[in-house]
Amino acid sequence: MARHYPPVSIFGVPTDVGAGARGASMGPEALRVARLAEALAARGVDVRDTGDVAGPKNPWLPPRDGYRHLDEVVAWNRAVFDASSAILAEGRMPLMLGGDHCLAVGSVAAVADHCRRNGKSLRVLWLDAHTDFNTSAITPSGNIHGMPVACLCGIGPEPLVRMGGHVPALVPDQVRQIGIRSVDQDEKRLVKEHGLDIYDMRYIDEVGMRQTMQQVLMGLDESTHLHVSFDVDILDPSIAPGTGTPIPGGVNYREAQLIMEMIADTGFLGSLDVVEVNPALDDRNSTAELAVDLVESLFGKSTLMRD
Ligand code: 4U7
Ligand code: MN
Ligand code: MN
Ligand code: MN
Repeated sequence: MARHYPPVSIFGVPTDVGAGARGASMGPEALRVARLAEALAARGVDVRDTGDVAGPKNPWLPPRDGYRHLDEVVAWNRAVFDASSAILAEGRMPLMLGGDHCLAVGSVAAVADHCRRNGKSLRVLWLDAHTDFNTSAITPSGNIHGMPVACLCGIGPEPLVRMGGHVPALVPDQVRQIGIRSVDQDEKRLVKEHGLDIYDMRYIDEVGMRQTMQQVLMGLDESTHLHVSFDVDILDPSIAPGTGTPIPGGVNYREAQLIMEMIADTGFLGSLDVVEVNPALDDRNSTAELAVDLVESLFGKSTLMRD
């Protein structure tokens, strides 16, 4: 019998205000062109595309006080927070199409708030080449897509840290980071200090993806809400070139499928971000198509019937 998934509402967030390269603003359309909603519908998922949320244009200015475009990032995240909260309140699963990864402040803050109100325990799976734990004092770029995990853990500018009302939105204990292979010098110190649970590429090489994911998914129960924040730069650039901050040595196709299949098997997926798809850098939309393929696996598609 096929697993039952909650109804899904997709929303797009066409901006790259948090990134250092232009083009992630076209991510939502690229994922639609790759037929994301249709693929989920074909799996029997009740899926709706609610269109895009709106926000300010990208002023493309240099950083100020360690932040680039802080006001614009806050405005977009408010729109994300409101859209995610409304979808969760309807009993549906928010699927955010980014946009750059700064937008996870709003999506995860909404989920954290929802879990708090409904007695659910939240676990966030951060699939990424980067830990995204910079602050204005240590960032090498000023780009806020390198800061969302720190903001969610209470470290960052007031309006982002307070996005969901409760501060911090998350404690590091609720986060698992997978695929990490690029952490800035001072960022390393900070993630250690805060005790983030990091499954980096070295760990994955040594123990294998199966055992890595068993560790990542340990201790879940019926009250768990799993939020997956899928930065496509977790994937090796040879299979996912369409992203602004590619780092060699990433997760390969089979490893990525296994991540998604093992998350699907838990039955606890509650919300999802697909971010950092940059069509301006892509090879004929192949990165968006791969992302759709992987999201299908996250919704239970596997080679053989296992459920
Ligand atoms: B992404 C970086 F310096 N760490 O802060 C920074 F290497 O959301 C990259 O994971 C951040 O893609 C990447 O600018 C942010 C850099
Ligand atoms: Mn990221
Ligand atoms: Mn990244
Ligand atoms: Mn990136």
